[in-house]
Formats: sequence, structure tokens, C-alpha cells
Amino acid sequence: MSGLSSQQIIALEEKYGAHNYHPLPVVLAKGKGVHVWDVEGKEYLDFLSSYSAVNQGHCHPQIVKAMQEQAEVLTLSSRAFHSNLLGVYMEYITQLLGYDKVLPMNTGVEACETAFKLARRWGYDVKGIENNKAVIVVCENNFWGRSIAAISSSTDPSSYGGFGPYVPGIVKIPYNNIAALEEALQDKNVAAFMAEPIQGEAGVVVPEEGYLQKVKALCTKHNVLFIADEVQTGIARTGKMMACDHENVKPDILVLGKALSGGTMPVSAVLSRDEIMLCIKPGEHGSTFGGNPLACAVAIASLQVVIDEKLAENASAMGEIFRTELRNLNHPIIELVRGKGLLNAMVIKTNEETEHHWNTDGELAWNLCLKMRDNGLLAKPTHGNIIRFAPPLVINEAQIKQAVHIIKNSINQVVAVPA
Ligand code: IF1
Repeated sequence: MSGLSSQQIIALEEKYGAHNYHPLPVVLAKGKGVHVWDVEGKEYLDFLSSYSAVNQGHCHPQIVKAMQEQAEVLTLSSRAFHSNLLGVYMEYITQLLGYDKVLPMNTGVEACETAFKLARRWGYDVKGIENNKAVIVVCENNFWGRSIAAISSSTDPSSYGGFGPYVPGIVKIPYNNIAALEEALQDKNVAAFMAEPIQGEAGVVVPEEGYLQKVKALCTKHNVLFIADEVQTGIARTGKMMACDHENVKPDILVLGKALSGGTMPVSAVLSRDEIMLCIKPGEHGSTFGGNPLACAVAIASLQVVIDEKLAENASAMGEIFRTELRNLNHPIIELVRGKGLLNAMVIKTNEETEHHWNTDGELAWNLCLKMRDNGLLAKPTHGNIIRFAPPLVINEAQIKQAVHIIKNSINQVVAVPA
């Protein structure tokens, strides 16, 4: 549309934009379903789904229609006044997900921040924690955004390094470790434990089966709230509406974002029961845009698409095929393939694990992503040697097989396999 080439557009970003990202060099101009196209018109399978925000596929017609129709009528009322859609949306999402109340925000980090505030307030008002003493327990390698509280929760130096001082009252324990949680919960000042049911940024780390059940039981025993950050895992990504559904666990506080809008605009939500949510009183929390009518219309449409198109079922079925086919490649550079539904990762062997010199500091994963791009599939490495594969949930079996074919060819083109 701008008439500029990919190279020219990248140069503009480089010159005028902050250098807080290192994107794969590809400039997208269009998306539809599982496909995206760059400015030169080359087609790709999107295996990132904008970090799981476009679960419903790019530019889903039902979501775009809801957005367009609402955009012409009323986009923002602010919470100073009611809008005709907020109550309707609130009823819809709470009934669907089985919670008393919802608090609407915009981005994932704001919703996680809201959950932190809610837990602290519940800790003081209901649990009876002494003022300013509340503790929230989080897991090592968690990721919930870039705010000061989020980076204070982080154990990744590239997230928190050089941005101190940090928010107090946060305790970090190993993920997938019940003994560590039990120990942390001995502290009577713990208000909540927050975790992702599958750690996304950490490299799609799937905990042992039964972990969430045990987490929930321990939290209940110690009168501690379990906050599930389902910003990335929620809304059918892992093959169930919520990843916690795999273990029939209902978090005390549920945090959603990303796909709640099908990737059309920032829409996030915090859900909880009355005892918790009603701790926050008028004027104590909010947002100019949170719960805006455009977001309400878009969120209802986005959730309805997931239900109508049985995207959880499809994610589960397609994920099985994808992992099986990828494992069957039996390629010596693949350390392992893990994931649930369509949230998957391929871990590439490091040099220490092999006598060959394929992999230097994640260089191989990066080069493989560049090769896959050339061959028509987009994915991005995380933590050097891990490549996340998370296509839109509308993907079909033929497209999964096409993707595995591209991945296989790309690996073979990037590394010469020794006999
Ligand atoms: C970036 C990763 C994904 C999240 C969970 C809250 C948030 C996120 C579990 C905050 C955000 C993002 C943000 C994005 C990269 C990305 C990401 F690579 F870091 F790990 F998705 F996998 N909870 N995740 O994953 O949501 O405020 O961004 O809406 O560039 O920071 P947000």
C-alpha cells in the first residue's frame, strides 16, 4: 500500500523506531485465516499467530464484521457512563466461563497487574493479612509482560536488568515443583500464587500431569488464591477452552487477553467470584479503554467463533498430528518436541549434546527460521534454541502436513546431516 519494499520499510523502523525488538526480517501486509502475505505478495503459513492472539485466524470475517458494525456506532463511552454493550458482554463471558464477575482491561499485562491488585486487596480485606505485608508467589521463567510489577516478577535478566528498583512482595519458586510451593505457602502473608498452566515464553514448558490439581488443592488448604495467567494458553490454544480445563481446575482468578479479540485490538479480562472481585470498590481501579463497546462487540464475536467452529477440538486434533509428524522426522538436530493442542515447541540440540558443530548460541534456530521463511512458514525462536510452533486454530490437516514438509526441508537445507 505504501509502495515501499520490505528493505525500505525495515530501514524506516530502524531509523525512526525504538530498538526494543529484533524481528525476523519479513514485512507483513495482509492476513487471512492461517496465511499471511508480505509486501512483495509472498504467502506464508503463520506459525506464530501473533503470539497466540489470532487463534481464530487472521481477519476472521465474523469478528471483523462485529468490529466494523460497532465502529460505526459507538467506540468508547469511558466508564464514566454506561454503554449498551458492557453488561451484555459481562453476562456473556461470565456465564460462558463460570465466574460471578469480570473486570475488563486492554492488554495482558494490565489484566495480570489487575489480578495482583485484586489478590493483595483480598489478602488484606478477607484473609486478614497485615497491611502492606502481602506476598504473591510466582514461578521462575514466568512471563506476564513489561510493566514494573511484571519485570519485578521476572527471572530473565533481559526483562528486568537495569530497570530497578523492583516491586517488593513477590516470591519466586521453581515451576512444576509442588514441594517448593508447599514451602512457600507456609508464609501466612501469601495472598496468591500466580502461574501459567503451560509456560509460554519459557519455551512451552508443560508441567507434569496433575500439577495444576495439586496447585489448586495446596492453595485451597492454605487459603491462598490461585491465579491462572491464561493470556497465552486460554481461548482454545491448548485444545480446551482453558488450559486449566485439562485438569478440571478452576482458578480463583482467571486472566485472559490476546485471542479475546481474535487479534484485532487489545482486549483483556480478569474473572473471579464475588468474594474476591467485590473487594475492589468504585474508583480503586480502572482504565479509559477497558470494557469499551468496540471491545465488547469484538470479544463476544471472538469467543463465539471459538465455540461455533469447535476450535478447541480442532486444536487438540491438529496438535496431535503435528507433534507426531514432527517427532517422526527423527532428525538428529531435534532434541524434543513438546506442547499441548497448538501450543508447541521444537527444542534444537546444543553443541554440548552432540559432537557436531551445528548450533552456536541459537544461531541455528535463527537460521532455520530464516530458511522456513524462505520456504513459506513463519516462526520465531525463543531462548536461543527453542522454536515455538503455534498456528491459528483454524488450520486443517493438509496445512499441518504442508508445514511439517516445510520444516523438514528447511532443516535439511540448513544443516548437512552427517552420516
Ligand atoms: C512481547 C513471549 C508470547 C503472556 C502471558 C501476559 C502477557 C503475555 C502468559 C502480557 C505476553 C507476549 C508479549 C510479547 C511477546 C509475548 C510472548 F514471547 F514473550 F513469550 F506470547 F509468547 N501473560 N506475551 O505471554 O500480555 O501485555 O503483551 O498483551 O513482545 O512482549 P500483553
